[in-house]
Amino acid sequence: MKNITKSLLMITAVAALAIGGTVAYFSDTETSTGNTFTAGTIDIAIDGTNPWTKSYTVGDLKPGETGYINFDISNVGANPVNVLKTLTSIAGTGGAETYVCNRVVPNANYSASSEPECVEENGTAKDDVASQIIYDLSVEVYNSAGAKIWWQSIYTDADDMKLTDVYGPDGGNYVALGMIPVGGHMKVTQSYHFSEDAGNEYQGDKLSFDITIKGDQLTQENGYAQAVLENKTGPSAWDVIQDDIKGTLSYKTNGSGFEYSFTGKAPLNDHGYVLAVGYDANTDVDKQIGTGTTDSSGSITISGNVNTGDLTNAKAWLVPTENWVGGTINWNGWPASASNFLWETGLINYDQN
Ligand SMILES: [Ca+2]
Ligand SMILES: [Ca+2]
Ligand SMILES: [Ca+2]
Ligand SMILES: [Ca+2]
Repeated sequence: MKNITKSLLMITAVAALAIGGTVAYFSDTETSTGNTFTAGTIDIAIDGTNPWTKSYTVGDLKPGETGYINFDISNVGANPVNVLKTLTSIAGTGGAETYVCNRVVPNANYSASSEPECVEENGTAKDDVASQIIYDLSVEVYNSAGAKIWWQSIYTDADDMKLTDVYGPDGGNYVALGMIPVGGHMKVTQSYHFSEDAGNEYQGDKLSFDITIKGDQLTQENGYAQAVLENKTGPSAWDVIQDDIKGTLSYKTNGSGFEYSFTGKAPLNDHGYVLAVGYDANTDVDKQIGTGTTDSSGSITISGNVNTGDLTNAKAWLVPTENWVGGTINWNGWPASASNFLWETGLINYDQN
């Protein structure tokens, strides 16, 4: 009882002090009003349609022939976009089937497109026509003024990639096409070659698929944008070489310095490299942002935070040290030396505050 009374007295005393503690100081207050946060927009249109509803038909191809599905992707949003493409719902069917196979193959109780198809299939339908289509893909990027600023070949005939190699047996694998600046557009050229090796079992067969184009903001989950650097065949095809030699540049799209890390596998082992970026897609990279040396298997990691100034529609290259002399590109050994570099597969943007 005694203790409780004491506590109450103390609380009363403290409260009295707080109430009585008003003291004058000089002060000044500034207020900024009318501040806003506005979310940006990401939006693409294809062949001038938004949403994209067009369907494409490539018909009556014979082995060795090529069909084309080309379109143009516009960036109609307020931010640069990284564009990716996939095919889904890839399905092969027998096509129009009016020839009754048991006329030529006893007990083949189904119809096919032709008598030779029945004979070749010999009682078991084989309609996986996606496995017989060799796929080429290249892109050209134009800025908002309509100038062609960048292009690349992702798959050519020489790569001999089947549709199913590129997008997976059932589709769904995404292929990165590159970056489209605000107000710019990308021409996508695709050819579908019916393999010369396709036999009679594919007569009249039909392939159907859905095409999905995705436009992503540059900055992803962890606050970093990513750009893949690849070895390429060099002039003039500049075809991406589909092997394990490549690297990923992760970078912050804005900041007080260009904050990045690069990791990958370069063409030359136990070799010095310079990581460099360039302001303008029409000129060579002109800013060294880091250096490193590959190990005996070509692996290399470089990171840093450097003052580059703004980078608009810029490239990033991994350059062998002998091709970087006096702080600039030196074309020693060109064009053979092209195979020693890693090259951009999309442009990058960075705002320095
Ligand atoms: Ca859209
Ligand atoms: Ca057929
Ligand atoms: Ca067939
Ligand atoms: Ca590669």
